[in-house]
Amino acid sequence: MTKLARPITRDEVHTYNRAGFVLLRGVLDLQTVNRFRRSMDQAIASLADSPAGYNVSEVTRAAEACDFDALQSNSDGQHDLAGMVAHIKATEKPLLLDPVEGKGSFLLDTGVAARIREFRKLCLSGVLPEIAAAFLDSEAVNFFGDQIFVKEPGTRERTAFHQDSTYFNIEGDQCCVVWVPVDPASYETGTMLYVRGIDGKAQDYQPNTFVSHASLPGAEGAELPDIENNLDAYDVVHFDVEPGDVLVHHYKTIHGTSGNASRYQVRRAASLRYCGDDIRYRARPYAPKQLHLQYEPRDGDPLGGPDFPIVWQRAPAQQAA
Ligand SMILES: O=C(O)CCC(=O)C(=O)O
Repeated sequence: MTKLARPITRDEVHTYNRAGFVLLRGVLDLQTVNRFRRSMDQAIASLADSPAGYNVSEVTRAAEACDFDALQSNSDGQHDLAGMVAHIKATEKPLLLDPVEGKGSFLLDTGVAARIREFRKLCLSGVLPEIAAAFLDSEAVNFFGDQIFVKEPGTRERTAFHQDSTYFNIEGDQCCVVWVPVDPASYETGTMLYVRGIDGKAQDYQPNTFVSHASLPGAEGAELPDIENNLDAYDVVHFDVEPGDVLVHHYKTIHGTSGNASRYQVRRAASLRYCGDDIRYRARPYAPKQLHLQYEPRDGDPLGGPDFPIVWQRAPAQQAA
């Protein structure tokens, strides 16, 4: 069985609890990273088969050209794209595009674990659940879901600053997101950016449309300030990461990424979500549709079943007396 390349330290757990995010350097071995990379490439090669696969750059190009026919023909997935772009235009909020030369694409898929067997194995067993367990302080850990985010060289699209919690159909405190880059990532190529000084736990923020600050239609919560256009006014931190490094953030922490300005370096990352004991299901009608799920739980239900399996349990000797 694959093991962590090194143990997670108490300092790292302390940092996560204090800051809402932490960098774990060199925590995955080469074999795990290679398995992730291969299974993500498989997902991207079959993106057209995914009910939730998007070439986000094609969407933004269609939005710029006001090509509502193209958007309409791609509106049977997670989002009503034509309606969403009409909504963005009505808000007059601009698309968040970096001044990047090149024609790279931002590729996005949700629910990869439900359709790519190797990716599912990585999410459900081995070291990833163990990493989540180290930060959740829970008796058991459930897998909640995944996305993959690929930014090819020369990608203009940013991922707007946001808080994951209001995209997720859950409530509670014990949820963390494990971001696994399989390429070196820097500010230039779109590493994760975290915002210090906005306490996501104190306030729910409206989910946005990812390529714009416009919120998802019908979204609840406060409006997040325009961080992208006022970067100097915020305490935004980032880490240059290498394959083998992992970033973990609390699902209420504010974060985003830039485009990929590099000419040659692709930036592929998997985002895996895990929950602890206090999390309960709570449908958010405005949240993106989770088309891969087999069952719709009721509000207030604990997570479980085939969609949200238990992936880690505290060993009996460790259980609280
Ligand atoms: O990789 C990205 O561009 C964004 C990732 C993200 O927002 C997440 O993992 O929650």
